[in-house]
Amino acid sequence: MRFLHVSDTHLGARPYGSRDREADFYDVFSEVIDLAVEYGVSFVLHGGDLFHSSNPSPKAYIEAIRGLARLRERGIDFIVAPGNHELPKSAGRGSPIKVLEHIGLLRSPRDPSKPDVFNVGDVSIIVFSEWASSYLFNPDILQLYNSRIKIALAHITLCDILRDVEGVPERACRDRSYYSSRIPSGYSYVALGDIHTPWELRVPGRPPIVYPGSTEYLGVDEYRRHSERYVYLIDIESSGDISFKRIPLKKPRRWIIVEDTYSNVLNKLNVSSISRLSSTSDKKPILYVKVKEPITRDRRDMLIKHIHRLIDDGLILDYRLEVEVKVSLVERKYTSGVSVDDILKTEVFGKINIRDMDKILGILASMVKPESDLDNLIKELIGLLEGSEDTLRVLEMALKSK
Ligand SMILES: [Mn+2]
Repeated sequence: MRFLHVSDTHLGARPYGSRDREADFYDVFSEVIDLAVEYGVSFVLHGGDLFHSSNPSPKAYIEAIRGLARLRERGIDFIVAPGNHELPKSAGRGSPIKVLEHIGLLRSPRDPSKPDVFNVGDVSIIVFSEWASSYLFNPDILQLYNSRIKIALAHITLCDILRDVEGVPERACRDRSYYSSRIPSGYSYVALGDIHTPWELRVPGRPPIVYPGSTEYLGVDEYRRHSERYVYLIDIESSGDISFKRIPLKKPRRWIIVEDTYSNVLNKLNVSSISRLSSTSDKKPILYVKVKEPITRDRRDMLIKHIHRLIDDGLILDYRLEVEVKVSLVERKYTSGVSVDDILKTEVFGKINIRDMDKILGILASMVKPESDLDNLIKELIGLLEGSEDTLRVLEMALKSK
């Protein structure tokens, strides 16, 4: 038996309001459906964030229905672990996943706050939506099902993988107890969604844990972390052994990244080198430019004019421009008489009362000084915060209320 594992298709996303970019997500979704048909899979597992929003546009529905109907015609099941993007934002509103389930195009947990199971032949697929993701670590769930092959499908961020993939400190993880090593070993394959960077974890004697990643890049950072996108094709042998491989997607739109000083950026953006980079893919790439020094308004205008010529010549679809600016909050002290301390105290944290507030404010204020030793200051701040769960909770509440 063979199945496809895909995730984070974000149908309906429209980065920077671009219609072309919205169409990119539909285009890749259609490629995923083509692959499911081409490889003759029995079912498709979707790790969540099928839609970008819990209230998608009619267009996003149409594109989802168009693809899923092609699978249904061929008797290919589509099973989803709903993600944070598509789960209802207020109680009782329903979700787009339920709409599609209602018309028989997919299957998802009956109650998204609990795990649910779907059987295909002798394979049990145990599904955990984002709301039920903590159950993934519960070994008792596995005892409920006696089928030979058990596969987990969940929308969840595992902290250790987030750390390894995106360099995000574990303490910034939504739930610090979500670790890959805590997943019970009774599964044959753990199909995940939520982290957009493709990642597979293979530890001997433990089930493979796989994030196929997003199918299209929501922004330049996703491209920078990994400049390929995939679906996974999994084969279950009659012996129960599992093998899998990733299949690169052809449709995601590529980026050209240029980060340099002003004059080097201008050099690199010459027509011949951009057209060479552009010709390597069917779709016109998006240009990301970062000028790593402050520049005058005239230079900025000149750069934009030059980039627009590349668009007019049909070499790129669009661009994002960032210019490094050196702003020192500390300077404001001398110009306006307001210190960083004052801003933090009054505008950020207001009157909340927490332990070590003065120390925390002191560290935050030193961080914005141009000559600050950021690494050490961050370590110091983390040390302070880690010492007090209460402080963290109060800070979190204060920031949320802003
Ligand atoms: Mn997502």
